[in-house]
Amino acid sequence: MNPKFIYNDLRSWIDQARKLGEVVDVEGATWQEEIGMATELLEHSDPAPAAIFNKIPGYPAGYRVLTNFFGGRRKNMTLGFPTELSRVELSEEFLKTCQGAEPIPYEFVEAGPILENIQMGDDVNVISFPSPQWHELDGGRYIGTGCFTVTSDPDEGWVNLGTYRVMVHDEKSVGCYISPGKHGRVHRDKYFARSKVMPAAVVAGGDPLLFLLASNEVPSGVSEYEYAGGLRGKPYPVIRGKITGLPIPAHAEIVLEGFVDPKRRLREGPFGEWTGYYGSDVRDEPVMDVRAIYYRNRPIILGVAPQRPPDEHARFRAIIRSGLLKQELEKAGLSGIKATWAHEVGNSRMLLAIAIEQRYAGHATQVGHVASQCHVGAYAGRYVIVVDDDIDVSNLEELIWAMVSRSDPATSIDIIHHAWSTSLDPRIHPEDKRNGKLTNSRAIIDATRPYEWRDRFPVVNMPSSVTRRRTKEKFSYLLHGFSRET
Ligand SMILES: Cc1cc2nc3c(=O)[nH]c(=O)nc-3n(C[C@H](O)[C@H](O)[C@H](O)COP(=O)(O)O)c2cc1C
Ligand SMILES: [Mn+2]
Repeated sequence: MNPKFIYNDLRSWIDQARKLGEVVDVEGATWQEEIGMATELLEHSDPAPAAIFNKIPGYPAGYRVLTNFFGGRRKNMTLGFPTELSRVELSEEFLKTCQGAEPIPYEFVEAGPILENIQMGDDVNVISFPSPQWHELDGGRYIGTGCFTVTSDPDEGWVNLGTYRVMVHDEKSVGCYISPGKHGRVHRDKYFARSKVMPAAVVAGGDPLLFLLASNEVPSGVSEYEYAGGLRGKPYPVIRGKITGLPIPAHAEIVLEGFVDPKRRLREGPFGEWTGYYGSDVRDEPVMDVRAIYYRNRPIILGVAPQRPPDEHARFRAIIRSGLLKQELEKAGLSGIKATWAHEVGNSRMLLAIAIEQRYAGHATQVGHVASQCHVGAYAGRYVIVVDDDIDVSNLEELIWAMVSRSDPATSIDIIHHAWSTSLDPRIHPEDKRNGKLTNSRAIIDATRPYEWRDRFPVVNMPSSVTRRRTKEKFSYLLHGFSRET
């Protein structure tokens, strides 16, 4: 199936989502509390609409915040597919699209709607945009959630887009929290090691496709602009930032441009994070001095505030990361990988499931260990479960049934120590976090039928597919009016 992207920026995306009947307009909600309240409600429901908050008290009419973009049938539209595909089909089709796309270099253009308004020098005022306080205990307002930061590698020159949260400190300063190992952090560490400021541009609202790529693991050295260009089949149009020269999307909504200073840090956090906790608490983190702000008329902040999973965040990550995980396992040379699912309940990181057709003794162990340590699976992981391919790994109940019935706790679980984690991890002791000990452990659970006696493993007491079909024909009327909506 060939993808068809029928939008090229946030505004054309909104037009398409409206055609699907999946956008509601909300007027008068406050940035202090009410936008966050409504967003939490919506993001916890897959069929719920996207919301556009307008007439936010204290701000000009037209200054808007859009939340819950990735839900309902618009998930498929966003990834370029017909609205009927299930989440698993969508994940598979999106993976094929990524595999078939050749990166295309971005293209500098002279003009674009992002240049409609510019604040420079004394005029720069981050507070002129209605950044919400998303969760009750957040340490401040976050302009950057559905955002990404553009940086470039000082040695190699390639341009990265990464979603890293951005807290508002004052009119001209925002916080720049980036976990170790992330591409933007690698760039920043290189500048800081030379006592140099890092040029950066924060895109606080824009093309949902670019956001999705910026918040997932595109390989190091490949620009997310080039990936997006490859998916759409044309170069991504960017303007040259007036302060840093960095490429900025010509159709973005709001962009902050400036420098991250190695000498300047301010208290950042706490923030309601994707694990479902305020895990990283408050720390001194680098600050970006904002030298210019570009924005469209009637600008829109894209808000993607993490909630306790499963939530909107988990929805898009599971669809994208499950496919990427399958790809990485196959690239590692493993065979018999039938299906993967990076579960929503662990926000696509903390619970990975892989179904295999067992081909040799040790196969399941190999798959589980690679899944836990490949690039897509390694960061902030916890549990990996490997099952046989009669199990639908995307179905949490079926997966856990396989685990409880086919694994033996004493012999089926391998533990890996000292693995890549983050200060967001709620299970790392606060003292360890303070001392920079940011690793955790992994459990690899082999829930396949033991290879050596798999033929003698008790048979599952479900009807055969033939019997199931006959049952459906004859007795499905018994469930009419009683079955759960799926
Ligand atoms: C809403 C949202 C907020 C995020 N915030 C952060 C963050 O503050 N710091 C961080 O290191 N990663 C954060 N991430 C995860 C990164 O976006 C993700 O790991 C991505 O792959 C980073 O891009 P990179 O691979 O180019 O470094 C966030 C993701 C989302 C969706
Ligand atoms: Mn990247």
